Amino acid sequence: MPKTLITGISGQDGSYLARILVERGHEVYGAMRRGSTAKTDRLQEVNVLDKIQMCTMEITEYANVQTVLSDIRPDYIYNLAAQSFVADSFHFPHYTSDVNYMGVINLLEAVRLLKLDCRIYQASTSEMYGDVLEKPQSETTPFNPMSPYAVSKLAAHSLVKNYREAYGLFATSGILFNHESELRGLEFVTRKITSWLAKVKLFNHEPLPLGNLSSVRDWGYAPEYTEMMVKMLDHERPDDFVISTNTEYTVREFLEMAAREIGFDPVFEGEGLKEKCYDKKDGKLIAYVNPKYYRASDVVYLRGDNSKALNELGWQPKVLTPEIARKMAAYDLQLLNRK
Ligand code: NAP
Ligand code: F7E
Repeated sequence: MPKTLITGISGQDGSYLARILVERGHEVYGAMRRGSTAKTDRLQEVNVLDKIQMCTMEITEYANVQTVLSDIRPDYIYNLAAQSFVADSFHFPHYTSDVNYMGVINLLEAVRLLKLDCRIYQASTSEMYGDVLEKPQSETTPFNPMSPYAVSKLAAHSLVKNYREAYGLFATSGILFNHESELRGLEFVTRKITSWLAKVKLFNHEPLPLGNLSSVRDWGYAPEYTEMMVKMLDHERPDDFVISTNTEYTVREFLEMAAREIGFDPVFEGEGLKEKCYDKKDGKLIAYVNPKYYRASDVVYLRGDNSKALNELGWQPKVLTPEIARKMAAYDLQLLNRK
């Protein structure tokens, strides 16, 4: 039975990945940092909490990382732990770098020094393309990061490549474009939209404040993307792969799709800071632009060229953005109704 360690197990991707690996018969170890409250809701939601072994790991502490790895001696490591919220990285650049970059040094060094014979997956990101130098972006597009988050992830990405080449580690980076789901954190724009609009609909909650509505993303479905992580580590050689849908939608379009699913008939009025979204049926304001949610610098266009994954891994995204918006909106409505 292969032993697999997942860091960041309590996050969106950690839970879906754990479910896939448990189904495949892996002995799954979930690394989580301690907190004052339980962080196992998502693991419960995908029904794997009692099927995995939890261990405490603070990725910024080398000694702790080494101890965990030497106790488990995993065959596979999926490194999903990160300070993953781009907006926060402008406020916490040191911390973001400690977790997202120094944490990866800790993992790679521990694997090297313990001489572990294991395959490593690193969660790289489309944010590394930043102010994009090519459309769509592929594995050969130069990186041009625009946030402390992207800089830290690019440093980690480069280090993984370095350890692959210098020490022959089987270390693969998945350059994943945005992927969303019913388990997405509430601070990311898709889930913020679906969870908030459900409250506006059911509880007459105050309207939803948003930042840049014209920002374009290539949103895929997290359960599918975590399947691709497994495919990447099962591939014959370590490499970098873009995982994306090669489609594009604006935040405004996502808002419109989600609002329709929730039962609104959205119409937009005004531009820039004055832009507002109303329900045509009764003229009620449902969303508006608030500069508080603008970033110091924002990545305004991402669309991934997934041909390498298509050719080498047999990747074919099935769930595309409109269906994701419908699924997330329906889930949040149902969740609130249950409450
Ligand atoms: P997420 O929901 O924010 O989960 C992040 C995980 O990292 C959580 O389990 C968190 O634990 C853990 N973590 C944070 N700081 C830590 C620390 N100091 N030590 C140990 N664990 C720590 O993120 P996600 O959406 O699942 O994404 C998974 C990975 O893919 C991340 O590395 C992210 O940067 C990357 N990525 C995500 C996307 C996307 O669209 N979702 C796209 C590209 C790349 P707590 O529960 O304790 O906070
Ligand atoms: O923002 C705009 C915002 O926070 C998407 C992480 O998983 O994917 C994620 O990073 C866009 C940006 O995701 C609001 O300015 C407008 O242009 O949902 P987000 P992200 O920054 O793309 C990448 C691939 C990762 O690797 C990250 O870990 O939406 N936007 N208004 C807003 N964004 C938020 N959060 N909130 C707003 O009110």
